[in-house]
Amino acid sequence: LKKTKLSLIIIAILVVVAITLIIIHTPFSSTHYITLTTDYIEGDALPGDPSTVRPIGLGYAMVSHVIQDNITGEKIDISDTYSRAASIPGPILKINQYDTIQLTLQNGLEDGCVSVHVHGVEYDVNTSDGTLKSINGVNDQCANTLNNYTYTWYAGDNTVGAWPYHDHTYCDYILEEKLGVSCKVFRGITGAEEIGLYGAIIVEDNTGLIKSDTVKMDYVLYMADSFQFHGIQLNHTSGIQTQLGINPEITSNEGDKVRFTILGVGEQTHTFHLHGHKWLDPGTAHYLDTKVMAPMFAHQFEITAGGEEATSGKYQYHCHFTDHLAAGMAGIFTVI
Ligand SMILES: [Cu+2]
Repeated sequence: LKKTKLSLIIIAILVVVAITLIIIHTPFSSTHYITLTTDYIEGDALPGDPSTVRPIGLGYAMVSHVIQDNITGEKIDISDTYSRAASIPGPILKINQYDTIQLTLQNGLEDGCVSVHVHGVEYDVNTSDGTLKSINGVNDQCANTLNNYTYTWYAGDNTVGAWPYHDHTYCDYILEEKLGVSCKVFRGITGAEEIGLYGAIIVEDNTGLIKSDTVKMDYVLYMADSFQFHGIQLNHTSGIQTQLGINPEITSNEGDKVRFTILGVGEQTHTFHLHGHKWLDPGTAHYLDTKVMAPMFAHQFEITAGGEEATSGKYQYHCHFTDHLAAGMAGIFTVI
Protein backbone atom coordinates (compact mmCIF):
# COMPACT_ATOMS: atom_id res chain seq x y z
CA LEU A 1 0.00 0.00 0.00
CA LYS A 2 2.83 2.38 0.94
CA LYS A 3 4.51 1.74 -2.43
CA THR A 4 1.27 2.55 -4.30
CA LYS A 5 0.84 5.80 -2.36
CA LEU A 6 4.43 6.79 -3.06
CA SER A 7 4.02 6.09 -6.80
CA LEU A 8 0.83 8.16 -6.88
CA ILE A 9 2.58 11.08 -5.19
CA ILE A 10 5.50 10.85 -7.63
CA ILE A 11 3.10 10.73 -10.61
CA ALA A 12 1.19 13.75 -9.24
CA ILE A 13 4.44 15.70 -8.85
CA LEU A 14 5.53 14.79 -12.39
CA VAL A 15 2.16 15.93 -13.79
CA VAL A 16 2.41 19.28 -11.99
CA VAL A 17 6.00 19.76 -13.23
CA ALA A 18 4.97 18.87 -16.80
CA ILE A 19 2.02 21.30 -16.79
CA THR A 20 4.23 24.05 -15.32
CA LEU A 21 6.84 23.49 -18.03
CA ILE A 22 4.18 23.64 -20.75
CA ILE A 23 2.78 26.91 -19.34
CA ILE A 24 6.28 28.45 -19.06
CA HIS A 25 7.14 27.47 -22.62
CA THR A 26 3.91 28.72 -24.18
CA PRO A 27 3.39 32.07 -22.45
CA PHE A 28 0.05 33.34 -23.72
CA SER A 29 0.99 32.65 -27.33
CA SER A 30 -1.34 33.24 -30.26
CA THR A 31 -1.61 32.28 -33.91
CA HIS A 32 -2.09 35.13 -36.37
CA TYR A 33 -4.06 34.29 -39.51
CA ILE A 34 -3.08 37.08 -41.89
CA THR A 35 -4.06 37.53 -45.53
CA LEU A 36 -2.18 40.08 -47.63
CA THR A 37 -2.63 40.98 -51.26
CA THR A 38 -0.57 43.09 -53.69
CA ASP A 39 -1.61 45.96 -55.92
CA TYR A 40 -0.25 48.68 -58.18
CA ILE A 41 0.37 52.12 -56.70
CA GLU A 42 0.54 55.18 -58.92
CA GLY A 43 2.13 58.48 -58.05
CA ASP A 44 5.37 60.38 -58.12
CA ALA A 45 6.41 59.62 -54.53
CA LEU A 46 7.76 56.13 -54.98
CA PRO A 47 10.87 54.57 -53.49
CA GLY A 48 13.81 53.44 -55.61
CA ASP A 49 16.63 55.11 -57.50
CA PRO A 50 15.37 58.55 -58.65
CA SER A 51 17.36 58.24 -61.89
CA THR A 52 15.24 55.21 -62.87
CA VAL A 53 11.92 55.72 -64.63
CA ARG A 54 9.30 54.61 -62.11
CA PRO A 55 5.81 55.22 -63.41
CA ILE A 56 4.27 52.78 -61.01
CA GLY A 57 5.02 51.12 -57.71
CA LEU A 58 3.74 48.03 -55.96
CA GLY A 59 2.39 47.70 -52.45
CA TYR A 60 1.10 45.10 -50.01
CA ALA A 61 -2.46 45.52 -48.71
CA MET A 62 -4.03 43.96 -45.62
CA VAL A 63 -7.04 41.76 -46.41
CA SER A 64 -7.63 40.28 -42.96
CA HIS A 65 -5.89 39.64 -39.63
CA VAL A 66 -7.45 37.31 -37.07
CA ILE A 67 -5.61 36.48 -33.83
CA GLN A 68 -6.41 33.18 -32.13
CA ASP A 69 -5.34 32.49 -28.54
CA ASN A 70 -3.46 29.17 -28.53
CA ILE A 71 -4.82 28.15 -25.10
CA THR A 72 -8.44 29.37 -25.04
CA GLY A 73 -9.07 29.30 -28.81
CA GLU A 74 -10.65 32.75 -28.58
CA LYS A 75 -10.45 34.78 -31.80
CA ILE A 76 -10.09 38.54 -32.29
CA ASP A 77 -10.47 40.13 -35.74
CA ILE A 78 -8.27 43.25 -35.99
CA SER A 79 -8.64 43.68 -39.78
CA ASP A 80 -10.36 47.06 -39.30
CA THR A 81 -7.29 48.57 -37.63
CA TYR A 82 -5.61 48.62 -41.05
CA SER A 83 -6.40 50.77 -44.07
CA ARG A 84 -7.19 48.09 -46.64
CA ALA A 85 -5.56 49.95 -49.55
CA ALA A 86 -2.18 48.85 -50.88
CA SER A 87 0.48 51.05 -49.36
CA ILE A 88 4.18 51.87 -49.35
CA PRO A 89 5.31 50.75 -46.85
CA GLY A 90 3.14 47.70 -46.27
CA PRO A 91 1.30 47.10 -43.00
CA ILE A 92 3.13 46.67 -39.68
CA LEU A 93 2.67 43.08 -38.50
CA LYS A 94 2.88 43.36 -34.70
CA ILE A 95 3.01 40.09 -32.74
CA ASN A 96 4.33 38.77 -29.43
CA GLN A 97 7.33 36.52 -29.02
CA TYR A 98 6.35 32.83 -29.30
CA ASP A 99 3.41 33.69 -31.58
CA THR A 100 2.96 31.99 -34.92
CA ILE A 101 2.00 33.77 -38.14
CA GLN A 102 0.20 31.91 -40.87
CA LEU A 103 0.37 34.38 -43.73
CA THR A 104 -1.56 33.81 -46.95
CA LEU A 105 -0.52 35.98 -49.87
CA GLN A 106 -2.80 36.80 -52.80
CA ASN A 107 -1.49 38.16 -56.09
CA GLY A 108 -3.62 41.19 -56.96
CA LEU A 109 -1.47 42.05 -60.00
CA GLU A 110 -2.10 41.09 -63.60
CA ASP A 111 0.92 38.85 -63.90
CA GLY A 112 3.99 37.44 -62.24
CA CYS A 113 4.53 35.68 -58.96
CA VAL A 114 4.85 37.74 -55.74
CA SER A 115 6.13 36.58 -52.38
CA VAL A 116 6.86 37.55 -48.79
CA HIS A 117 10.39 36.84 -47.56
CA VAL A 118 10.91 37.70 -43.89
CA HIS A 119 14.02 38.33 -41.81
CA GLY A 120 14.59 37.57 -38.14
CA VAL A 121 11.84 35.05 -37.32
CA GLU A 122 11.95 31.27 -37.71
CA TYR A 123 10.49 29.30 -40.61
CA ASP A 124 10.98 26.18 -42.71
CA VAL A 125 13.08 27.13 -45.76
CA ASN A 126 11.40 24.32 -47.73
CA THR A 127 7.98 26.01 -47.50
CA SER A 128 8.19 29.55 -46.15
CA ASP A 129 11.35 31.23 -47.51
CA GLY A 130 9.43 33.24 -50.10
CA THR A 131 12.07 32.58 -52.75
CA LEU A 132 12.11 30.84 -56.15
CA LYS A 133 13.08 27.20 -56.70
CA SER A 134 16.35 28.44 -58.23
CA ILE A 135 17.27 29.68 -54.74
CA ASN A 136 15.58 27.30 -52.26
CA GLY A 137 15.92 24.16 -54.42
CA VAL A 138 12.35 23.03 -53.66
CA ASN A 139 9.62 25.14 -55.27
CA ASP A 140 8.56 28.63 -56.29
CA GLN A 141 7.23 29.99 -52.97
CA CYS A 142 5.13 32.77 -54.43
CA ALA A 143 1.53 33.64 -55.33
CA ASN A 144 0.59 33.82 -59.01
CA THR A 145 -2.70 35.17 -60.34
CA LEU A 146 -4.38 31.76 -59.92
CA ASN A 147 -2.94 30.42 -56.66
CA ASN A 148 -2.40 31.98 -53.24
CA TYR A 149 0.67 30.97 -51.22
CA THR A 150 0.76 30.41 -47.43
CA TYR A 151 3.83 30.94 -45.23
CA THR A 152 4.27 29.88 -41.60
CA TRP A 153 6.58 31.93 -39.37
CA TYR A 154 7.40 31.44 -35.68
CA ALA A 155 8.72 34.14 -33.33
CA GLY A 156 11.06 31.90 -31.30
CA ASP A 157 14.00 32.78 -29.06
CA ASN A 158 16.07 35.80 -30.19
CA THR A 159 13.33 37.26 -32.38
CA VAL A 160 12.27 40.25 -30.24
CA GLY A 161 12.64 43.52 -32.15
CA ALA A 162 11.81 44.68 -35.65
CA TRP A 163 12.49 42.87 -38.92
CA PRO A 164 11.79 43.68 -42.57
CA TYR A 165 9.65 41.59 -44.86
CA HIS A 166 9.68 42.03 -48.64
CA ASP A 167 9.02 40.44 -52.00
CA HIS A 168 11.75 38.09 -53.24
CA THR A 169 10.33 36.73 -56.49
CA TYR A 170 8.40 39.23 -58.62
CA CYS A 171 11.43 40.71 -60.30
CA ASP A 172 13.02 37.33 -60.96
CA TYR A 173 9.75 36.02 -62.29
CA ILE A 174 9.46 38.95 -64.69
CA LEU A 175 13.10 38.48 -65.61
CA GLU A 176 12.84 34.76 -66.23
CA GLU A 177 9.32 34.20 -67.46
CA LYS A 178 7.75 37.35 -68.70
CA LEU A 179 9.66 40.24 -70.17
CA GLY A 180 13.01 38.75 -70.98
CA VAL A 181 14.55 42.03 -69.81
CA SER A 182 16.94 42.77 -67.02
CA CYS A 183 15.53 43.40 -63.60
CA LYS A 184 17.80 46.40 -63.50
CA VAL A 185 14.79 48.46 -64.54
CA PHE A 186 14.03 48.12 -60.83
CA ARG A 187 17.72 48.00 -59.89
CA GLY A 188 16.85 44.94 -57.86
CA ILE A 189 18.54 41.58 -58.07
CA THR A 190 15.65 39.56 -56.73
CA GLY A 191 12.38 40.94 -55.46
CA ALA A 192 10.42 44.11 -56.07
CA GLU A 193 11.15 45.58 -52.64
CA GLU A 194 12.75 48.63 -54.19
CA ILE A 195 9.51 49.66 -55.85
CA GLY A 196 7.39 49.25 -52.74
CA LEU A 197 6.86 45.61 -51.79
CA TYR A 198 8.19 45.86 -48.24
CA GLY A 199 7.01 46.24 -44.67
CA ALA A 200 8.03 45.35 -41.13
CA ILE A 201 7.22 42.80 -38.47
CA ILE A 202 7.52 43.90 -34.82
CA VAL A 203 8.01 41.15 -32.23
CA GLU A 204 7.16 42.25 -28.67
CA ASP A 205 8.89 40.80 -25.62
CA ASN A 206 6.53 38.24 -24.07
CA THR A 207 8.72 36.50 -21.52
CA GLY A 208 7.31 38.12 -18.39
CA LEU A 209 3.96 37.27 -16.88
CA ILE A 210 3.06 40.96 -16.68
CA LYS A 211 3.53 42.85 -19.94
CA SER A 212 4.38 46.50 -19.59
CA ASP A 213 2.75 48.16 -22.58
CA THR A 214 3.67 51.77 -22.00
CA VAL A 215 4.63 52.74 -25.55
CA LYS A 216 2.01 55.15 -26.91
CA MET A 217 3.05 55.22 -30.57
CA ASP A 218 5.12 53.17 -32.99
CA TYR A 219 6.66 55.19 -35.82
CA VAL A 220 8.17 53.06 -38.59
CA LEU A 221 10.36 55.01 -41.01
CA TYR A 222 12.03 53.52 -44.09
CA MET A 223 15.08 55.17 -45.63
CA ALA A 224 14.76 54.64 -49.39
CA ASP A 225 17.05 55.04 -52.39
CA SER A 226 14.87 57.94 -53.55
CA PHE A 227 16.39 59.95 -50.62
CA GLN A 228 13.04 60.01 -48.86
CA PHE A 229 11.59 58.62 -45.67
CA HIS A 230 8.43 56.53 -46.12
CA GLY A 231 6.47 56.27 -42.89
CA ILE A 232 3.65 54.41 -41.18
CA GLN A 233 2.50 54.72 -37.56
CA LEU A 234 0.67 52.48 -35.13
CA ASN A 235 -1.32 54.14 -32.34
CA HIS A 236 -1.27 51.78 -29.35
CA THR A 237 -4.31 53.40 -27.72
CA SER A 238 -6.62 52.87 -30.70
CA GLY A 239 -4.68 50.07 -32.40
CA ILE A 240 -5.07 51.98 -35.71
CA GLN A 241 -2.32 52.03 -38.33
CA THR A 242 -1.98 55.16 -40.47
CA GLN A 243 0.16 55.82 -43.53
CA LEU A 244 2.40 58.85 -42.99
CA GLY A 245 3.57 59.43 -46.56
CA ILE A 246 6.88 60.93 -47.65
CA ASN A 247 9.24 62.70 -45.21
CA PRO A 248 6.38 62.90 -42.73
CA GLU A 249 5.78 65.35 -39.92
CA ILE A 250 5.05 63.05 -37.01
CA THR A 251 3.42 64.26 -33.81
CA SER A 252 3.58 63.18 -30.16
CA ASN A 253 2.48 64.61 -26.83
CA GLU A 254 5.35 65.76 -24.59
CA GLY A 255 6.47 63.12 -22.13
CA ASP A 256 4.89 60.25 -24.04
CA LYS A 257 7.02 57.16 -24.43
CA VAL A 258 7.23 56.49 -28.17
CA ARG A 259 9.13 53.96 -30.22
CA PHE A 260 10.91 54.47 -33.53
CA THR A 261 11.71 51.67 -35.93
CA ILE A 262 14.10 52.73 -38.69
CA LEU A 263 14.71 50.43 -41.67
CA GLY A 264 16.94 50.70 -44.70
CA VAL A 265 15.38 49.65 -47.98
CA GLY A 266 17.03 49.50 -51.42
CA GLU A 267 20.75 49.53 -52.09
CA GLN A 268 21.98 52.70 -50.37
CA THR A 269 23.42 53.06 -46.87
CA HIS A 270 22.03 55.96 -44.82
CA THR A 271 22.63 57.57 -41.42
CA PHE A 272 19.59 58.24 -39.27
CA HIS A 273 19.81 61.28 -36.99
CA LEU A 274 17.17 62.84 -34.71
CA HIS A 275 17.64 66.20 -33.03
CA GLY A 276 17.05 66.79 -29.32
CA HIS A 277 16.89 63.13 -28.29
CA LYS A 278 19.29 60.38 -27.28
CA TRP A 279 18.39 56.73 -27.00
CA LEU A 280 19.85 53.52 -25.67
CA ASP A 281 21.30 51.33 -28.41
CA PRO A 282 19.33 48.09 -27.80
CA GLY A 283 21.41 45.42 -26.09
CA THR A 284 24.13 47.89 -25.05
CA ALA A 285 24.76 50.61 -22.47
CA HIS A 286 25.56 53.19 -25.16
CA TYR A 287 23.44 56.24 -25.92
CA LEU A 288 23.04 57.25 -29.55
CA ASP A 289 21.58 60.10 -31.53
CA THR A 290 22.81 58.79 -34.90
CA LYS A 291 22.73 55.32 -36.45
CA VAL A 292 24.23 54.02 -39.70
CA MET A 293 21.55 52.09 -41.61
CA ALA A 294 22.46 49.38 -44.13
CA PRO A 295 19.81 48.03 -46.55
CA MET A 296 17.32 45.60 -44.95
CA PHE A 297 18.69 46.45 -41.51
CA ALA A 298 16.33 47.53 -38.73
CA HIS A 299 17.08 49.73 -35.71
CA GLN A 300 14.46 50.10 -32.98
CA PHE A 301 14.58 52.45 -30.01
CA GLU A 302 12.34 54.08 -27.42
CA ILE A 303 12.46 57.73 -26.37
CA THR A 304 10.48 60.17 -24.29
CA ALA A 305 8.93 62.69 -26.66
CA GLY A 306 10.67 66.01 -26.11
CA GLY A 307 13.80 64.48 -24.64
CA GLU A 308 14.77 64.04 -20.98
CA GLU A 309 13.04 67.27 -20.01
CA ALA A 310 10.06 66.53 -22.28
CA THR A 311 10.28 69.91 -23.99
CA SER A 312 7.71 70.61 -26.69
CA GLY A 313 9.00 71.80 -30.05
CA LYS A 314 9.87 70.76 -33.58
CA TYR A 315 12.78 68.35 -33.86
CA GLN A 316 14.22 67.53 -37.25
CA TYR A 317 15.13 64.00 -38.23
CA HIS A 318 17.21 63.43 -41.32
CA CYS A 319 19.83 61.39 -43.10
CA HIS A 320 23.23 62.62 -41.93
CA PHE A 321 24.92 62.13 -45.34
CA THR A 322 25.24 65.68 -46.67
CA ASP A 323 24.23 64.89 -50.25
CA HIS A 324 21.19 62.87 -49.10
CA LEU A 325 20.07 65.70 -46.79
CA ALA A 326 20.58 68.17 -49.64
CA ALA A 327 18.33 65.95 -51.78
CA GLY A 328 15.58 66.43 -49.20
CA MET A 329 15.95 63.40 -46.93
CA ALA A 330 14.44 64.97 -43.79
CA GLY A 331 11.24 65.30 -41.77
CA ILE A 332 9.93 66.82 -38.54
CA PHE A 333 9.13 65.21 -35.18
CA THR A 334 6.70 67.61 -33.52
CA VAL A 335 6.19 67.37 -29.76
CA ILE A 336 3.15 69.28 -28.46
CU1 LIG B 1 20.88 58.81 -46.74
